[in-house]
Amino acid sequence: MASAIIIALLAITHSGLAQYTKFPEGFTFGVATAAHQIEGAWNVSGKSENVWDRLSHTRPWMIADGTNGDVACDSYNRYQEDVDALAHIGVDFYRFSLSWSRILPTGRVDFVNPDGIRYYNALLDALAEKNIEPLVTLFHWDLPQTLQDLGGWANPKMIDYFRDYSDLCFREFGDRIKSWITFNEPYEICEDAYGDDKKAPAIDSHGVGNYLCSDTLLKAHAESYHLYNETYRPTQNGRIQISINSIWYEPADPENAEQVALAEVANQFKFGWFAHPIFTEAGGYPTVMVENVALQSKAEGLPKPRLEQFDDYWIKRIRGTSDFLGINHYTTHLITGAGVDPIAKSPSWLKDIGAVTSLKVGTDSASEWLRVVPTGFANFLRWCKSSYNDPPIYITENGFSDRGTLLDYGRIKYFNDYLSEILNVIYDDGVNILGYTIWTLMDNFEWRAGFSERFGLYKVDITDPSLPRTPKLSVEYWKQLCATRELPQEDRFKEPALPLKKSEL
Ligand code: GBH
Repeated sequence: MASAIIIALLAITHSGLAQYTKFPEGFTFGVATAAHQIEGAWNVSGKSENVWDRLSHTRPWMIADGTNGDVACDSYNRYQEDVDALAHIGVDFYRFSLSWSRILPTGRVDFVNPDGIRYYNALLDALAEKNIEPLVTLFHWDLPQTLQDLGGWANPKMIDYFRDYSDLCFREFGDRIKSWITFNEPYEICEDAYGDDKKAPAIDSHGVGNYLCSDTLLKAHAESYHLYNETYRPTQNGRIQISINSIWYEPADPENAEQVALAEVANQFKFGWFAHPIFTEAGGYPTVMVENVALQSKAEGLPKPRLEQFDDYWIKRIRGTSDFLGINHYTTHLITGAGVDPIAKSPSWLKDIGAVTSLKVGTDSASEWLRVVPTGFANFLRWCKSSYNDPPIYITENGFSDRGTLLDYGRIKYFNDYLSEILNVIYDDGVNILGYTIWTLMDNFEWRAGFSERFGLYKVDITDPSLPRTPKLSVEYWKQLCATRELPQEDRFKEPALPLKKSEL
């Protein structure tokens, strides 16, 4: 009797009582990858060195397992297998990125590498063959080393280089690409790579380089948008957007007014840093951010703030330059109080926020930073609707890491619970979400984590030279979801409860 009740309770808590299961008409699904994480072929067919090649070759100890992207999943040679896998799952679109140093080995348009163009044409043809729409990212972190040698995103000249590179891509591929993303996760580019050493080129100019980068990057984004809008949109009829990552901050104690206020400040610093200039009526960096950095800079004895507001010309030029709000979202962290976060360098973006953060929320994954908090996702999406005037939204990344098990129940539960929150906010709050993108097709080079954290639907055995791809259980889950446009309810997708002990039978 007692055991029957326990089983019934388990069944209820396990199913999570999904309120809505069906996606609205027209909602689309896709899978994402990024060039450096999957292509390999790092120095063949004319490709030049990028900042991740440089970091992983010269400072291999900075990659958790000492691996690199030299071969990765070898998608440069095995793209047809990737496309077949996408077709097997049944997704509507494939989000991938272009490798700048493969297309333009000098970083500039003085030499266009024919093999680079040929590779992406072949991939686009293979996708068209299977009726899979391309969603293409121009920049997913793999800057040509030649441009980094000139200062990379801290150099304002990058505005021209990025515009020229996008111009070439629109011209060469724009007849077949109807959806573009300029930058993947500007926060990660500026803060992790220039304000810290978490990403290549690991400049770690905390509190300074990160803000130089955002200045350049937002202007480069705007110039690329205007170029597309004026020169290519009239004939190519596509859309162009930016994808911003959010770690969503919530107060540890929702009743604590100070924490509530600080969480808002932290969200302005994190997501607002790049979303506010583009998606608000006022434009420019969030006021609280400009004010906080000005105060800190003054205390540091600086004659000018480390972050300066854009002038009127650039405020207007940047405002409104995205057809959709692209959101990459994985996780939520907590704000526990005011002050300097113990892990903050000085000066730094984190110190400028003036709040203490904590990871003690939700359940864990294989990535320390990735906590599973579906309700945080819902709160974040509602916040986007109210903060940015109800924008049309595409979720351009969402996913979960483990160590590579084929029975990836944890991943399936993550997808199911996060998707369920998407349905809640669509139907209950009217958040305008039009599509969803899985991160990622297959286990791949997870940046500084190497292959030690795995996000893929397919397992890739990197110890076998033929790099076999094996579907995990999550492939079955997604195959069914894409076919029915409903959250699968079957028990086979749920982790079996622990076997009952003899005494409980
Ligand atoms: C995305 O970034 C990327 O777009 C994608 O390329 C990547 O593979 C995927 O997520 C999974 O990570 O451990 O302290 O150094 C998501 C944003 C960037 C947030 C890395 C956490 C690591 C912080 N993430 N960051 S730390």
